[in-house]
Amino acid sequence: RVKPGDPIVLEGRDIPSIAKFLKSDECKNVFLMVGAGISTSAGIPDFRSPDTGLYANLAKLHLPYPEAVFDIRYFSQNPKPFYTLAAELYPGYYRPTITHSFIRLLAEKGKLYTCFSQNIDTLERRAGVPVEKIFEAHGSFATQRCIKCKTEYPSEEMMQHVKKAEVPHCTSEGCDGVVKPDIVFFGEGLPDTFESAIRNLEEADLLIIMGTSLTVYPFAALRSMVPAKCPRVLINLDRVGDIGARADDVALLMPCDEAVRKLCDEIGDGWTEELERLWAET
Ligand code: CNA
Repeated sequence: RVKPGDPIVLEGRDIPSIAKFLKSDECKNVFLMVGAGISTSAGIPDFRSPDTGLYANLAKLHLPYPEAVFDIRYFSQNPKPFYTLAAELYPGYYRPTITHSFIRLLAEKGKLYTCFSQNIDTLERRAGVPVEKIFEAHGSFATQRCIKCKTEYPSEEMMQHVKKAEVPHCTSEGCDGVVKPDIVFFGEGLPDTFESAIRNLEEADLLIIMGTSLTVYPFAALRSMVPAKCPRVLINLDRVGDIGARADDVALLMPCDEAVRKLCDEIGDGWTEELERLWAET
């Protein structure tokens, strides 16, 4: 007998219940919301983890406040701190984590609808997740342009500048604007296609939220856009957002690499072997 407050779609609020639902035919459209926490085990610091996060280690950049490093107004005046940091964060130095391979596995199993990512490290692409299944809500380091005349800047030259922590400048006739990667800074709008992409959340059978503090809006609000009957699973080191407010909310408070391995072990049917194979290939 179902008591008030009991889960409805899931049998329980634990890994075996999620595994059972995930492999069932009822669970067709899986949506993901991911953040910097899925890339920390690759060696990329997140923002807000105490001690290891970027915000705790920005003293050397002499910023007025930590977020300034990603603030468009501050960047227009002083792009140097951003480029000092970019030299550390630039994609290419890092290997995807097993959590990124898990996202690919969901795609291979035909379960993944969209992976909404806040990350700019492009590790989802590098793990082989099909590009049409990834929505990089905060853009990425894949392309860049002048903040004045908006002319695109070549990737090869960008890489040379970033490696040396130098600020690249536009080479268009009569312009000397600062070049900025197409990542969304505080004070900038999200990609035009964001509004239409998030409408699909109405189709969600399962939402998995991994490695995010759920503090950056509008991204963080996506968790409320899935239907009431859609279980929401949070995989994070600490409890964030309002996960627990709905009957089928589950919080797995552990490193995401550990959680995805446990989930695949529980699903069986070769998921673990396939996960490890996909990761070994990256
Ligand atoms: P955040 O605010 O730093 O939060 C990260 C969350 O992940 C925290 O709640 C941590 O407890 C948790 N976490 C850290 N490591 C793990 C782990 N191994 N397993 C599970 N949970 C873990 O980062 P958000 O993504 O929420 O903030 C949004 C910003 C961060 C976006 O705009 C990004 O562009 C930006 N960012 C991205 C990267 C990247 O691309 N890798 C790196 C740093 C910051």
